[in-house]
Amino acid sequence: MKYIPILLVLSLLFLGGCAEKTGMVTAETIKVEVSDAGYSPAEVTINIGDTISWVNMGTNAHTITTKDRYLDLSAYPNQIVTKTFDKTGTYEYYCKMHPNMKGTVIVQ
Ligand SMILES: [Cu+2]
Repeated sequence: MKYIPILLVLSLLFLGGCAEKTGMVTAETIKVEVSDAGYSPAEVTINIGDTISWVNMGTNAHTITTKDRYLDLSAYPNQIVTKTFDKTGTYEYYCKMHPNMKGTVIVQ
């Protein structure tokens, strides 16, 4: 009977260890600044499950648009738009109103 408390402590330690491990794979949110000059950083590499948060710091409205319209987000000045990526791939996007603005998200 006197071993039961020890087993309890050991199993709690074990559970604690597991919680730490799952904490390491927590999805992240990565910020991309949108200005009237473009996206910064223009290219980001993220892991599957991560979210990009585009923050429009410019004075014009901008979009985050891919040719196939997988992405087609509009951000007004001071607005934040987000997308969580659940598939690997390279996503090249641009602004519909300013097609010279280009960015890339690589999901690995
Ligand atoms: Cu734009």
